[in-house]
Amino acid sequence: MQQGQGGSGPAGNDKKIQQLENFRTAHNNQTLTTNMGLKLSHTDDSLKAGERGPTLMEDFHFREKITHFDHERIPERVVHARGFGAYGYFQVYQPMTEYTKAKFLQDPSLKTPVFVRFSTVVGSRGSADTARDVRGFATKFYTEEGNYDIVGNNIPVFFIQDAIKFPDLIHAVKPEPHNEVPQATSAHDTFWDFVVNTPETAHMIMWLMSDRAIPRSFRMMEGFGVNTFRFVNAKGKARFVKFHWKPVLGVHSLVRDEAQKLSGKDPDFHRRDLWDAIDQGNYPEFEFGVQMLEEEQEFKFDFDILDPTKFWPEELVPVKIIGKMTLNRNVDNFFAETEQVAFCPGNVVPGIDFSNDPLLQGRLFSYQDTQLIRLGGPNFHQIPVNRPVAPIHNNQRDGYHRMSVDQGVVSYFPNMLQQNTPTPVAEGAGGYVHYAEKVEGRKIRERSKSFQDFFSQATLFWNSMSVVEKAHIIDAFHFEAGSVQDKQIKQRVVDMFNYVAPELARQIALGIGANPPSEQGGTGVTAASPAVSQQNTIQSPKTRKVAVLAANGFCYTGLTQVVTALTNAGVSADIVSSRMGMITSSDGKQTEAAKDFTTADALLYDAVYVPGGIESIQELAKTLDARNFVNEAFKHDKTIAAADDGVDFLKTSDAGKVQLAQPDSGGKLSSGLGVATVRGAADWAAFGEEFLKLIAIDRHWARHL
Ligand code: HDD
Repeated sequence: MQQGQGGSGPAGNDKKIQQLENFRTAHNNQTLTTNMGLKLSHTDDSLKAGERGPTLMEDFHFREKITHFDHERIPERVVHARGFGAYGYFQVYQPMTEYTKAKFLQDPSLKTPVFVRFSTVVGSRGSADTARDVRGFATKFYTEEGNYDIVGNNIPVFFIQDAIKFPDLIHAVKPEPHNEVPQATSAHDTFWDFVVNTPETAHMIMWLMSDRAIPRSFRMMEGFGVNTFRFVNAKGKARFVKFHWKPVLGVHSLVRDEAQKLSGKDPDFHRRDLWDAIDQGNYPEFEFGVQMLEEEQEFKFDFDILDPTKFWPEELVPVKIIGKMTLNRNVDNFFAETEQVAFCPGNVVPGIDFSNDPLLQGRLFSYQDTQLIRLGGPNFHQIPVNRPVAPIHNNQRDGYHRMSVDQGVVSYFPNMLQQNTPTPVAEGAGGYVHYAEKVEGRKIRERSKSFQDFFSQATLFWNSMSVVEKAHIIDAFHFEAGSVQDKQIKQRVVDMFNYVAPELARQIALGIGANPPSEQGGTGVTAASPAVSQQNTIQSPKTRKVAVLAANGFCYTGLTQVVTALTNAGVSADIVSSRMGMITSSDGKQTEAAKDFTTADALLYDAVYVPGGIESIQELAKTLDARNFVNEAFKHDKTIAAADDGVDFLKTSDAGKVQLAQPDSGGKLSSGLGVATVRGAADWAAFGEEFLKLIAIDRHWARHL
């Protein structure tokens, strides 16, 4: 498919998109000029004193071009440096008047424009998308009352309880300072040294070692506001609230080996996926949910609701689904929009307020502060992507790169010269008033005792995992802690996670050459929270990708009937062959192989299909890459399908371990362990349906249990 130019998607009546239109500049069919608007006659040679002479100082075109180039990098984000963004809109399902006065949560017919940036945390800007890491999920709502940001992650808890520990955490996880190795991974000594010396990380580490940390797609992961906020209604009544994004396509992940290999095969795997989905009109959708607690319920739980290393289990505090966000427009320019977007959890609107969560309190400072260096001064709110659609009037002036031409003599308050304008307004007229929480206490540098239980929810998470998810967590620990050089740290990992779950600790020890735990361990927690297991997620084949392996002599009916069934169900199919270009079927019809075995790889697809055709199969059988393709898909528990002679090809691969259709199966299909096969199909539609069902299941773990 031809890659889109960006800026695709309906403009609609979106105020943000209209506002951006004022800044968009198209350069096609235009004359080349300097930044001063001077038309240029030549840009391939600098101005020299004689044909072979030195370049002249007066060459303003050379100086401008090189100077701009020399200065065109800005510091990358200190965390979440690698990310990818898109525009869209948000609509509430029903008025939330009872709970919050936030205007964008009142009217179901109102579409509030949004910009979302997904990110990894640890890697630098050029690192790979599929690293094991937390994913950032930051949403900017351009509301009529000003910008509101939910700066969340795809994991509902955090590593630390107090923001003052954030620099320590990040220094430990980033590449080690002496040699800047390793890139974009927590699998190294300094990170695990920090972990074993900071037991409050235990719960988050469980999530980080789980499949949540290697999502299949940004479109298939949850988002969480993590910190506890407040909803405040027009009567001034407040409730504690946690925010959730639930992907309509369900929560799906890669497997470790696949994620690591993808880092090489396609470092842009997630950004390409998001871009293509929007470009093709498969707009990603996320439902918005809130968990709410009455103020009287603050001390009702066996964890502190202000502790960011704890989540509120959905079984105790249900998630009320209140709206939906749709992402429908790619950016025009990555740097201008995705790189320069500036989020801050402190950007709120009336009806939304903060809690005393000590991590949140620190975050409220850090984000504005970091933009000052990253975006070079205090006027970053005037960069197009950051501009609110609400009007801005205040007495702030000057600073680097001020864009607005602020008129008048008044830049202070109170004033007579401008009749005390711009004027602060009362709460009733939309003025923001902080929730008047009563606070008293002595100054103290201490952690609340109610924050001291580090392990119970880590056990709860472990208990909630399916057999497969547990196996993946153990595998992740083997890789991560196994990559640590220091034996003492390795042992401490085993000992720390013995507090969470003795069985887990024993399994970790087995894999990393450490001693099994010597103490009894465990927390005694036996409860589970089914909502956190991905086993219970939505299954859908929509937007999945299938590789169709075929060569000259393929069976036209077997290929086209199945590809049609797939595309009708919103699944895309690429024909992969030994060479790109047209291939001819056994009955002389042509179709195009869009990919070959150098440009395609099983890692890039959710499923594989091998149609019949004796010559085609003979050709594939000679191709080691074709067999490896199926083996790799089989290894990663992906769906595999084959028809007629294609079934014989499967027999030469690892998929041959599964019971396949027999030569005389007379049109019946057989399907087991995620491998669907048919011979002499009487009903291609039924075969297509079976294939789609298996694609929706996604991974067929039973193969490797
Ligand atoms: Fe943060 C960026 C999410 C704790 C300091 N953070 C950043 C981004 C996300 C989060 C999604 C990327 C925004 C973008 O796409 O531009 N951060 C979180 C979550 C946290 C969290 C969910 C825990 C609940 N962060 C956290 C703490 C601090 C920071 C405790 C500092 C005390 N975060 C920053 C930052 C960043 C940032 C340094 C880097 C770039 C930026 O802000 O704009 O200020």
